[in-house]
Amino acid sequence: MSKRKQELKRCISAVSLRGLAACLLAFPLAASADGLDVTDARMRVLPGDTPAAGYFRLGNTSDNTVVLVGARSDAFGRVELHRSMNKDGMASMAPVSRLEVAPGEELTFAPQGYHLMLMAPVGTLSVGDEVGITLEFEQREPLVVDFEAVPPTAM
Ligand SMILES: [Cu+2]
Repeated sequence: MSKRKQELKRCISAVSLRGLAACLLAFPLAASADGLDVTDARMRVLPGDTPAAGYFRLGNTSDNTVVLVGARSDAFGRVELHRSMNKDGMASMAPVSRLEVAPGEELTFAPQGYHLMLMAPVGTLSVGDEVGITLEFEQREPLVVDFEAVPPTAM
């Protein structure tokens, strides 16, 4: 087990949620490519057949608009970009086909907003696992990002 993983396990056994959140913030997963910066990549794992949800922040440090058009992963049969909405107290979500990030801007995937819907897991996921998810863009190379599996309470 990696040192990082041990630290995370220790974090997750922390008694308070605040302590846990602080712990997780202290160990953000990150990936970067030319002009792109992905941080806080995490994946909420739910029991049973409920799809997992992936969250991250995508910063565009390039001079051009970056367009996120999809994602894929060997660990899931299907991955979609979704947006959660709340209309008249009814929660729903809908697929999103493309998301633009202007130069210098940041796009946040977070609970109650944009998320990666991770469906049909190939294996069993445990808290602390790291799963590679490939983000796909218009007119630029895809970017592989390691997402860390976190418990639902970590959100
Ligand atoms: Cu969804």
